[in-house]
Amino acid sequence: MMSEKTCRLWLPRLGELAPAACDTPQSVAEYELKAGCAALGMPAPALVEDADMGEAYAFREGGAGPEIVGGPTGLLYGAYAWLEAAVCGEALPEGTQKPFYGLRMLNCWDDASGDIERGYSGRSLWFEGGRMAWDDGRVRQLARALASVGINVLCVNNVNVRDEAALLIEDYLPDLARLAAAFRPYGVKLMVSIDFARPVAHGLDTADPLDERVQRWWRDCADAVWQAVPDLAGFLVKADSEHRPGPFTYGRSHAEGANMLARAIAPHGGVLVWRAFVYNCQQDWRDAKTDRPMAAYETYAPLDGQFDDNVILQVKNGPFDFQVREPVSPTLYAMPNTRLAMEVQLAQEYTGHQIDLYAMNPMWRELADQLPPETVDAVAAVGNLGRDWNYTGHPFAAVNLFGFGQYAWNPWVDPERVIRRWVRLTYALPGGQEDALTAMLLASRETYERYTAPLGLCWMVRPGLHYGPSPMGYEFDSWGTYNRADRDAVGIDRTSKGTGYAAQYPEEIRAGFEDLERCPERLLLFFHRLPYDYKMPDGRTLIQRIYDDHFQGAEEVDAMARTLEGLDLPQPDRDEALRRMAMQQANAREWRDVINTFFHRMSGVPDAHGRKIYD
Ligand code: GCV
Repeated sequence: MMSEKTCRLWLPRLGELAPAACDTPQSVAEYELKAGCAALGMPAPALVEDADMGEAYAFREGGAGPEIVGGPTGLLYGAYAWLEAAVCGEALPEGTQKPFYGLRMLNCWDDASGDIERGYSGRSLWFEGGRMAWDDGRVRQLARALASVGINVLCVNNVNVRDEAALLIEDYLPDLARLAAAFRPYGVKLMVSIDFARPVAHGLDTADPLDERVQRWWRDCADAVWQAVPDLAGFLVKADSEHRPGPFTYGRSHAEGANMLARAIAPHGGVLVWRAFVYNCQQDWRDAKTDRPMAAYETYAPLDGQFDDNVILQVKNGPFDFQVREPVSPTLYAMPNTRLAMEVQLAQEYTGHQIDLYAMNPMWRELADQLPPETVDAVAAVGNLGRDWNYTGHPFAAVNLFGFGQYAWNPWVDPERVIRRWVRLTYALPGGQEDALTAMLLASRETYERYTAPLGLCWMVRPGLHYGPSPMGYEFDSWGTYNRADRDAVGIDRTSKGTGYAAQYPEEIRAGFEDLERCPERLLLFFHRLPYDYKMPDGRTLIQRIYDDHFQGAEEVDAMARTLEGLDLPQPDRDEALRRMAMQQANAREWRDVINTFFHRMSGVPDAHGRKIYD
């Protein structure tokens, strides 16, 4: 199962992987420091444990030289931070370092069959044919990568728990316990997704959360699960969403459903992560009153304050579904008395399938600027991992796994700094080349945005696949995903004169979105329906702006390809990156031509610069 190609993630320059005999965070920390410092030709600092510090650590000068002081996992994080600073040539930070978020979770959408829903890096690392099996070395290599950026919870299976034969969690308990043991020395706890209707599969005639037999069933289930994996982080639940079962079937609220499960796992210290991805996926496209982005707020905001303390409501960063550009979800502003997690997606479902470059830290930094990071208690990312030799399909997609950890540790971290760190840790490129790769990744999101759906319009992707353009693909479908382009105008009015979506935001934010002058340009068509001759602030018409962006985006990808060609990347990364870049160039051209042709046909307006638009 182990690939012959060298996977570098960002770690090999820190030294070799610790042997399996290192089975505590402290022993891994000691090994890593010794090996890493030897590789770098520098003396290793001493490790001083202070159990009260938990995940925190600090660097200090001791009597006999430099020391890292920290809690058990803090020492491990401190060791990685020390090595990272040494490789990157950065000064060691002063004072106590601790993560901003206590829960920094990765959600893997792995099915028991071994498929990964929205996975673009090969098959599951731990499921195959309905059973759990894995390559120990690869799993430890991954655990190390997660620890080195402070990710501390890994949910191992898909939130769509649809594999009837396979996801009886009790069948998996011995395997789950072994997998937990592989991750434990790296400070990573496992979590599992569960099926709300599971009791029915076990012979009960209901999964009603208020039924005592159901409550007892879940308590017994939790007892068995935690006996096998005493430090399991908790359960993750997708309920009443995209055909998953949930409390609505029994006329119960999501607070009643979540609290029932939370009470079953509370004695074991587990958290119940409840996803807030609820909307009507069987909408009639003729119904212009129902506006999908409003659904989560409508369901959850009235429940604020009703969830138990060990429930975390996990809300996607935007109100739709990981589109290229969305406003922050209004639900995140609306629940001050509920523990919230913000969910982002590393798997590039709508952002290029790990073929096209799309580095995400700039987006997360924007999120931190829009929503005070303390509004949420935790962050979760849908993983981009798989069994490919490099774990992430595109070798550069690892920047998002690395970057997520750094963002979860410090949501204000500078995106440029994160990307440069990843480049420097992963590849020893000469100065100019390091700058070029850093700049290319830093700009990759905006480039992708230019050649795909314009100005906050969503869902112009090929249905189902979600790669490549299809401006009308979701237009007459049931998913609530419309742009309503016609010959005169495009977009949906989500102001108080339209669907009223904007009113879900706090007043100041609402007013900004509703005001055409103040609405962020990149979200213009998310909030407003505008005619093609609408004058943009720089004097161009809306239609001209759409054309210009698409020509520019495709040209930027060609420039990226030239830059990439000139980089002395090691093999096999170089060939893989070039191969994928050729695919990105083709994709960008396709988007440019389809989108420009679509709007040209709709509007009849020619390009002011006479460039090629197909009829
Ligand atoms: C796991 C989108 C994706 C689904 C995913 C769902 C979710 O709809 O296309 O594949 O299912 O989001 O986040 O639950």
